[in-house]
Amino acid sequence: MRRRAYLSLGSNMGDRGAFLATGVAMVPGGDRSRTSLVYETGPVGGVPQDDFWNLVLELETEASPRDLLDRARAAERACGRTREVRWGPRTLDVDVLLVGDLVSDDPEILVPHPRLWERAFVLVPLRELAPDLVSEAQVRAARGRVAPLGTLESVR
Ligand code: PH2
Ligand code: MG
Ligand code: MG
Repeated sequence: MRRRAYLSLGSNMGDRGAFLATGVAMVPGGDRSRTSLVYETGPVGGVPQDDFWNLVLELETEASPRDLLDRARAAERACGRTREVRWGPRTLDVDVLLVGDLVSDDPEILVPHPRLWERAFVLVPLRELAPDLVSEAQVRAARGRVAPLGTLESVR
């Protein structure tokens, strides 16, 4: 069954635009996709670290949450990501947010993502792509500084 899935991509080490572009190239596989603008965002949680660039990717996909997790990990590996401190700096982080209306309690891949509604760096680009899924009030209630930079092509 084809569903609309949303993934969050973030980078705060090295060439952030190049790492996001690698994720946007790899994660869709052959699926139709759309990307939000790139946003510069203050780090939420974890150790003190540099600002992130974040975007949200929308897919029209038959993939399961597990399949999407595999693609996410492959893209992170391609960017040289190592498993470091939790919520520490990273070249590329790809998190599955939503897969249609599926609810998964597989501990490796919970959907909807359990921290989705707390994070402005997720909600702002998600609202840009899917204004029917996120209200303005939900954005205001979320944490973190978020400023639009431009399209992925324009910021690279
Ligand atoms: N990712 C985190 C923790 N904090 N903050 C921002 N601004 N952007 C992120 O992608 C991010 C974060 C855990 O993966
Ligand atoms: Mg993450
Ligand atoms: Mg992650």
